[in-house]
Amino acid sequence: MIILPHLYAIVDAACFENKGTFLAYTEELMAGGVTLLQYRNKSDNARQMLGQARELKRQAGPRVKLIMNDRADLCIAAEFDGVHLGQDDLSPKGARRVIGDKLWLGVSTHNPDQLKAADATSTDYVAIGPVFPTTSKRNPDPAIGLEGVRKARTLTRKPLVAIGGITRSSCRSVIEAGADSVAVISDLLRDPRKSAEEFFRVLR
Ligand code: TZP
Ligand code: MG
Repeated sequence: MIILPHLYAIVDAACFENKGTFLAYTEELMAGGVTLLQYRNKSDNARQMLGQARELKRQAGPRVKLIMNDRADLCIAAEFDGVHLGQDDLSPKGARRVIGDKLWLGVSTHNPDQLKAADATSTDYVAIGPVFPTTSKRNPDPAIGLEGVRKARTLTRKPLVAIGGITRSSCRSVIEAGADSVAVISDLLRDPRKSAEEFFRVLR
């Protein structure tokens, strides 16, 4: 069983104007103690994604786990540590054919049925959300609230990641509801080093 840090930082390429601002941001996150980082890019093509992902890989020290969103092929090409699948991406079985048994595999779920289905696969962790309303995702499913996190906790023994609208103010309640880790985009964007440090302080 893998062990997740309390904070799972997601870096969405759409939030950055260029390579420089992107890499400055990820550097600050790592300086703030981030050890699990997902690269998310819904707008660039595969070649651009791989280029950016390889820069990130070059930057990250050996203590940082890098997770590729959506794309098992790019996870391998960029020598990342795992891939995170949505409901419309490859199935966990299909992704395992690409990444093998050793790399980390995570799956996003949005309701109890999806969670139960993911629990029955070889995925290393399951994500649930959005917990709270979010502006970082297009067409998000309905927010499940802390009640949804509590329910999810009863349905799987796999490490549980909660995502969606989680902030430094709300993260503690999310962990107390049963999540092992909180995945965050927005509430890290301003002053990433300090924000990450604050997440870890609150969740210690
Ligand atoms: N999946 C469910 S909510 C979400 C994703 C990718 C976005 C999370 O971003 P934020 O800004 O922390 O709400
Ligand atoms: Mg996806």
